[in-house]
Amino acid sequence: MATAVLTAMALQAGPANAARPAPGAAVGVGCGTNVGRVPLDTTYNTATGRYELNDPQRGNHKTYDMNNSTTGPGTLVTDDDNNWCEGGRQSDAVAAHYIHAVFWDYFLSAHGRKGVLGDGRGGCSRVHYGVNYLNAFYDMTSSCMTYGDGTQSPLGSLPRIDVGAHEMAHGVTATTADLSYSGEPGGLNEATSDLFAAAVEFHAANTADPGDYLIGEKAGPGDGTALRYMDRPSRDGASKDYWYAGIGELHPVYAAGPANHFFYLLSEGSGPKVIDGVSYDSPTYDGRPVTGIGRTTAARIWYRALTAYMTSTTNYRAARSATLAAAADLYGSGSAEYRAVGAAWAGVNVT
Ligand SMILES: [Ca+2]
Ligand SMILES: [Ca+2]
Repeated sequence: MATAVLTAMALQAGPANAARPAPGAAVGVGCGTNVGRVPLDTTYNTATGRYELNDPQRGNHKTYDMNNSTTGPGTLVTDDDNNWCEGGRQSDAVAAHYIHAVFWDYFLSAHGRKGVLGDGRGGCSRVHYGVNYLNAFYDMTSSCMTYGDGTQSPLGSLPRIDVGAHEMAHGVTATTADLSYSGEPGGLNEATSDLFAAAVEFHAANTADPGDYLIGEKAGPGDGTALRYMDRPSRDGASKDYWYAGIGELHPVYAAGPANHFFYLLSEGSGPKVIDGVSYDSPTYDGRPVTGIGRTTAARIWYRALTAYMTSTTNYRAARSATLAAAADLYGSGSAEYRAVGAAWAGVNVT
């Protein structure tokens, strides 16, 4: 259908104009770091005769090359023919542009949210930030997702879907519950980023980086280890599987453990299983089995809780109340979903 229309337009335009691309929205293809061959929404600039990583379908999100500086606007990444498989520096820009797109698409389809900040603006992504900078972050001031070039363990080469989605989800939290970044609220802040990172990764259905309940998997020396494991967070050697008084004294990344574990239990249930080729074995605090209600439903409940009930001071006990209230709103207080939320929290010792 689309091909037929394009052919007809080309015939009408005649040979003189046939080689000149239409201004504005275009669809290219790119080869991105860690994500393989992906479609790209771009913009053709008639003034320069080049395609730009400017996504007209998602709030004009733009991707810049920081040229290894940590200051300045960087350079809008462009290409001559809308085939972004040059390799080298272009690969990270392609991946960053694509990761923003899959993040946007997940939040719009799953939660009706338009963009990181929820206002329909695309903001930007920045790659090649600093010199061998081994991290990634979302900057609220510039509304820019930013990736360094660090290539050694533990993050592996950046960007990747779950890392980018984790950081951009911090922007979602900052504009909704605004959970503070310390104590138990800090753990819930980190868990919110981890669980939406997993949800985005599954939703992207990228064959080069399939969805899983691991964060930063296959990073480092290539031995299959991940930064974090949602089925049993203690697998990373530092995160906690269950809530206890004083867990808020840990760094938020590790205090997130029980909430990540809650999300896994609520989605998939307890016990050993293999999901899309990845093996999990999720225990519960009291040894009682938990039956999952699916990741889509679990994420809907968490998003409702995050946007309607959680605040900067929400702790684990209040997160339980918030998610129960969200489940009651969405499915009813007598629903199986509501009961599953209570069972999953009991599984991580929040009662
Ligand atoms: Ca090209
Ligand atoms: Ca992952």
